Amino acid sequence: MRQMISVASALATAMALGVCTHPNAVTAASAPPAAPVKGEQHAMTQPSIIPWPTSATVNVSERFQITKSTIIEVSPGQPDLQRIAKSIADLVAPALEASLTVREGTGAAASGVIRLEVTGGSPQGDEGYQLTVSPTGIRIVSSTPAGVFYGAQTLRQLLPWSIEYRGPRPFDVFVPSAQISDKPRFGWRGAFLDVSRHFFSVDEVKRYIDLVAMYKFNRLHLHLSDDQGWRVQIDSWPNLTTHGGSTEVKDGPGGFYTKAQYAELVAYARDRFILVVPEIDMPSHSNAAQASYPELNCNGIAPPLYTGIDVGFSNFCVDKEITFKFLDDVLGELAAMTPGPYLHIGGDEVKKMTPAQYAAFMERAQGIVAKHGKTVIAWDEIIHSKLLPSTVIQYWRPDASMAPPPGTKLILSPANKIYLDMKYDDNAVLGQNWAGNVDVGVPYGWDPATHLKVPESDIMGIETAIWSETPDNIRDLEFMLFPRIAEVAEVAWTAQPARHWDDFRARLGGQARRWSALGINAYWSPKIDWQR
Ligand code: NGO
Repeated sequence: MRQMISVASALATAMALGVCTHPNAVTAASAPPAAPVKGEQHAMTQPSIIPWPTSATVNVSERFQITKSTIIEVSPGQPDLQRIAKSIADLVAPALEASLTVREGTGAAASGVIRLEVTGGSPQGDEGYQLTVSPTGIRIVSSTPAGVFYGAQTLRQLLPWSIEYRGPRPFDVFVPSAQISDKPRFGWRGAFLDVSRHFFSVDEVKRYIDLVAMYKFNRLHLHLSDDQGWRVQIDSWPNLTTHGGSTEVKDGPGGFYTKAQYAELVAYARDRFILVVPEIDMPSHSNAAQASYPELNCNGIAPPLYTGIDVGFSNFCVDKEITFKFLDDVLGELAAMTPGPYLHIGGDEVKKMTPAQYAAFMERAQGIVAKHGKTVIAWDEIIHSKLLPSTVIQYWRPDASMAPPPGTKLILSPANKIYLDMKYDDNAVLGQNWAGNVDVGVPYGWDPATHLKVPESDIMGIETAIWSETPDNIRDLEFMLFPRIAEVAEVAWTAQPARHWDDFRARLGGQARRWSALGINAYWSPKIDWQR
């Protein structure tokens, strides 16, 4: 109750001042029009920034106008900043019917400048930033280019929603005055995509990357192998893709990424400050590989390809040396193609091995990853084997209560909270519900610190997941993602005491036109007052 009163009084004060502070105040100004109109002035009238920053004051009665002559100035010698500058220029280009000039500079210019700056020793830490909008210009400062990128994502949400239309619809672009200082709660803000059960093309994965990058996610975990399909080229075992990549759930054609395509995805993600974490699931979830090579089976016989959605029936043969030669080859090639420090080796849902066989397998697999210079991540079942000190455990089971050894680094993905392949409600057509429905509001209501009895410093962060037994194209993925991805973004980024459902709910409603302009196939949950 005290919380509600303080929210209400902060709101009343802010409205009286025409100033929006957190909790996010909605000004009395009228809503933006339904579509941008030539010559019309567009300014954001309701700040609906997600995830909410550490501290933010937005004053919609004062504003900066971005015009054709606005210059984007970046710190010298920073190619990443040039790229961020270009993305801002591209965003406003249709509205301005002009491409803004990007140039290097030292910040001496007086006004009419959007300045992107990397300086040493920012108090916000590595991914933090400061964003200032005044009537004379815009400035984003961070100690890293990643921080500037996150500042640019916040700036994007201060721009009018109509900026997201790509067509030639000229209008004047205004940004409200703002003072924002921000940094994330967690360094691991993961988005997981299963490309095995259904395959998603390079363009679909790029769209997925674009959508999560807007909300400051910084990890893309790709589930590249499972019973239903092997999805990445491995030169030393070519049948994995030619045979093992030819199926998916039901009767779809499957597919796989060539090494060049994988590199393209890694670079695309990197340009948006997202690290790719590849997963080869083992010792179970391995039917596609076993179907491709008889020698990986204990009986020497390749099983047929599989297009159902059962789990736990397959596993590599722990008693054969060829299994570990296979892993060494596969993980070696994958390590060489992956610039990031992590390889995920699955380890989940093994039903046909003894505990001793499982432990022996996972121990050797960890050693192989380490030999190739990478850090292991595995699903929480790995806790039943001996861990390397560096191994990271990803908790996914709602009931996985077994505590990790003290100091073990953790990623939290509880299925009943942040698996976005779970149905919204009983009426949903897409999704599964083995972990219960995950309706709008469920991810937001979760505090990662309460999940296990471990210090928060052991939690690297959280990772939301979309498994693809039911979604089979990007429209389906968008439907599962939006609006819940915005909830997860705020759980991952915003400090717990600054999170309030009613406040978030209002800001979420304020994202609707932006999503529509971006062509996102969102689920317009009746729980939210969408401003459409
Ligand atoms: C589980 C299982 C996956 C399923 C998914 C569906 C993990 C780590 N293993 O999560 O094979 O696809 O649930 O929600």
